[in-house]
Amino acid sequence: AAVQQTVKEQEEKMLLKRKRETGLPQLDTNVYEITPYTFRKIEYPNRRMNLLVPSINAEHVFGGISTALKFFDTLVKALGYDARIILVDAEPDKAAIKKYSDEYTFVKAEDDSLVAKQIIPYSNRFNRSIPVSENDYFLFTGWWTAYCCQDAYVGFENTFGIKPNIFLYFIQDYEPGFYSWSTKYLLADSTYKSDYPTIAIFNSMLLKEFFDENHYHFTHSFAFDPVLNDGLRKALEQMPAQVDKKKQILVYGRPGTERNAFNLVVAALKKWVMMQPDIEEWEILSAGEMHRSIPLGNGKELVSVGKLTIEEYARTLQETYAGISLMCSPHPSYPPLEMSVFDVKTITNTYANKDLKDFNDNMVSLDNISPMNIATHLTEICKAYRPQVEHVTANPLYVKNEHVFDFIKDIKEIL
Ligand code: TRH
Repeated sequence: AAVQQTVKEQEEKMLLKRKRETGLPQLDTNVYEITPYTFRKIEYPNRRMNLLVPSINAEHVFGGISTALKFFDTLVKALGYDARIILVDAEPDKAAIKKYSDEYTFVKAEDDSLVAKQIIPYSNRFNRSIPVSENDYFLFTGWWTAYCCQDAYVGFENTFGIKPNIFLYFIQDYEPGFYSWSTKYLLADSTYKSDYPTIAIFNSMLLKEFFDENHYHFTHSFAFDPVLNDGLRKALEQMPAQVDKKKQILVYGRPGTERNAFNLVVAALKKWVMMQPDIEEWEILSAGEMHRSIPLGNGKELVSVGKLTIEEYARTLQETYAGISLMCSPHPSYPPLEMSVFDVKTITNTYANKDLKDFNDNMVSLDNISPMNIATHLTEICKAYRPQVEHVTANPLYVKNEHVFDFIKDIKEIL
């Protein structure tokens, strides 16, 4: 009778719980970025450097992934290690496979391949593992690639007793800042606090300084400053001493990337079109990501040209008189630097320790980034319009720096 009474009570409780929950939506508590990686043990004869990146498809290879790939290439050549690239977010498309096939063999996660240069697509990883040996080293860049690798090693160490070789973390931004205060903010932050020994490599001295000021600590740290990409450098070297400029504004327009503060740029332009005396003579372009034209008022619109090829981008920079490129982060980002060396009067923002005002004379770095302040500065800049401007003297180490990754020799000593 006592048992029957307990069963009855439990059933009643269940019924009550179901009744209360009826009508509530299903909760999705998954964080898709951290879908786990699984490592399986293999014997691999050589030391091998692994790069974890979201994708190698052209549409995803902007500043960040492109710099990581360049660094990886320089690193494996200097170390003389085998190389493996693991693609964690997007399957390689036909163009990417064609581009990389001369140098790399595309390998399935299931294969225990011993080929010296491999690429493994691993975005579809449900019930799939990748082979890892004691000779594998990992270089990661986005926080979620760091998180998954650190997490996978905990399981790998427990099952097979294999600790990771010192990690290389290629930090290209303060990534908790990509989110509001939230789960992802904390997950990103956790990757800077792993107990596993880690070499941090910062994209820009400013970013390293920001991490230092915020008391993050790594086993070893290195930093390098951005260098103009090869395509733009070739175009820059052809620039005349006097550069022809159209009455044209270029904005770095990426509505899908919050840190580039697209809506703020639009709000500033809406004010500016009302303030600029000869507004009918100006064109306003948005480059970076394709979007619909945006009416700004006063008969003007912001016209998107999408992501231009490097040649088109160089041409557009050269003919543009003024630009706006914002970056809500301690990293400078590439476009404001690029605009300024192509003689575009460039409005950008400060952030924490970042202030680009001394980069060159074309840079206008605003501490107060209100739309009205941007519009006021843009009006002043545009009132001083001349059809020809003198080509600025750029920092030579920004234009070309063959020694940018020279600290690799110190990394070699550590490894
Ligand atoms: O990869 P990105 O999104 O930038 C990243 C992040 O901003 C990250 O936070 C930062 O730390 C890391 O870079 C270093 O892209 P970014 O910096 O905005 O650079 C864009 C590049 O794209 C730039 O070098 C030039 C190129 N570009 C084109 O090829 N065509 C275009 O039309 C434009 C506007 C840019």
